[in-house]
Amino acid sequence: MATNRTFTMIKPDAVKAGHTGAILAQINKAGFRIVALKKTKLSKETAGQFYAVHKERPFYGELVDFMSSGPIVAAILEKDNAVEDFRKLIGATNPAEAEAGTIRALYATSIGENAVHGADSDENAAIEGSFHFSAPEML
Ligand code: 3AN
Repeated sequence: MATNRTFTMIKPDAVKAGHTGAILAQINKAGFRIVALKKTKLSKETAGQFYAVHKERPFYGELVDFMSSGPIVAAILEKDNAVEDFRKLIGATNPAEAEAGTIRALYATSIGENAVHGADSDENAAIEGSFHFSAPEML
């Protein structure tokens, strides 16, 4: 059964462009409650650990460099069917293919610099949330 939490990061491109407030407002408007929230900067090492599942993919180095290039905003979000509904809200990985009105269609500039991350399963949402937040921070 689907759990009701997902994990997201607003990526360095969107934070740098000043879209954090608009993206959080869109997330709230779509019915998600913010369980945990933090602005932070990943080191290359931490970004590498976070994206370790993509280690063998050709864009891994580029992804780690980008995700450690500036501040990000990490959050745990709550809603019924959170993982699937959030993936719908953010749109396709490639912003050129993202449906109009989705966060990536509005704010992403390329497949690499695509404004937001959204966990792809309940299991990964829990792992990724715990990577960034301790239990007393998940309220
Ligand atoms: P999603 O984030 O939509 O689940 P994944 O899991 O395929 O997409 O990829 C993880 C991240 O890797 C993406 N958010 C994107 O930043 C980056 N990425 C994916 N494909 C490419 C690519 N072809 N070139 C550069 N970066 C990519």
